[in-house]
Amino acid sequence: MDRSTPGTLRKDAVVTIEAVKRALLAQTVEVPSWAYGNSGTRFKVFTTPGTPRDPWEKIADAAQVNAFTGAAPRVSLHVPWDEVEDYDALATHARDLGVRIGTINSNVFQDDDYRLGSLANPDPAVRAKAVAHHLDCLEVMRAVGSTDLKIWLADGTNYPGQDSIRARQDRIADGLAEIYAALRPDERILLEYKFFEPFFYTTDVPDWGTSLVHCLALGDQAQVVLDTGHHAPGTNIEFIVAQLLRLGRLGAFDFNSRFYADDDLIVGAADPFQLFRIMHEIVGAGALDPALGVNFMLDQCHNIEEKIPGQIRSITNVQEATAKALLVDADALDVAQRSGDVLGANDVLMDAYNTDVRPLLAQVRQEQGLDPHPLRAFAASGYADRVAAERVGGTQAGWGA
Ligand code: PSV
Ligand code: MN
Ligand code: MN
Repeated sequence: MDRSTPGTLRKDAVVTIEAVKRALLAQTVEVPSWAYGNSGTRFKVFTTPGTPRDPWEKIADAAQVNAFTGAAPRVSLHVPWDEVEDYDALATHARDLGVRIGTINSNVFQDDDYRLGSLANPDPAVRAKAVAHHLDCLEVMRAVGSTDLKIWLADGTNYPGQDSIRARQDRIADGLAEIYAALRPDERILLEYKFFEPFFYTTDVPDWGTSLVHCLALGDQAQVVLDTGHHAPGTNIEFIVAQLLRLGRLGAFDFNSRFYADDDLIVGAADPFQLFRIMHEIVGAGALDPALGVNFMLDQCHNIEEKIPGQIRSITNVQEATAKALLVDADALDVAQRSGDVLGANDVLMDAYNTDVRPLLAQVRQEQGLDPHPLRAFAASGYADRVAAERVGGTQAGWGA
């Protein structure tokens, strides 16, 4: 890009705009089914008219996000929240609406049996139940035509001495190995980590290092999921991204924003600069290319905001961060880094970050035949009023059902 006039896009820039546009056109983000249900905090869950009542309606809402952004062609399911009798029919329903079912998320945290954990539970019968659930999830995955099983273990302890830290690691390793052994060659386990909650003393998969250790022991078909909300304040997340990319073990993101803990807010809302720094590592490693296997997913639970617009905003935030990362003048950065030009190198990055990429993204959308302003277009579509009128009776889905 032209460094003499920061924040502008020039046709003769070193980074060609056509290449940037091509990369943006190809980028996709997976949306979570659970974003469309009612959510909230332990203090209050606010409901809204038109909230989906089942996985079919959740997928219909997800399809709206894709219709207006052109960038969200996959929906993750959470099992058993999204349990249906006929998964084949659910997959067809998704396809009819222009999307497909993506990652299958297991759930071993909402059953009374899991009070002391799932794969790490001291009781072998509970561990066997947790393994069996994952094997069931593999069947769901195959029925809907997906290849990724995402595992987040809520396992941990609340008090020193409550259980053996080492024994719990061994049990998790054994359980994961059983699940891994059931994978077909084109399938993956994606192992997510989270530093605390629901337990507060130890968490059994608290960090990327622990997730990576388990993945390395399992084999090439096991990779780490990085949820941007699952770190202590001040953690350098782009460092983790760079390290996992080096090792070929970054399987996916769960994108969201945190101010305090696992806030599950719109990605890029709290710290758009962090999102840019993450995407800079992705672009630098060539990991926008789907061949590298990084799945860009959202993991959000909208609390008071409207859900479909909330998802759209996340997608456009990811696109803006990606566009800025693509605009980084890699050659100029390389020269500055090699010559030890500390501030020059930082300048190159900041020039890209400070560029207003919204006109470029509007252009990309127009060239796709989309409205340049997805949020406005969705609001004007009347979809929200229509489903509010149609979805009468029944029980609205909530986070967890
Ligand atoms: C746990 O906090 C988590 O990030 C996992 O990805 C779960 O599947 C998801 O949230 C549920 O909202
Ligand atoms: Mn997550
Ligand atoms: Mn989370």
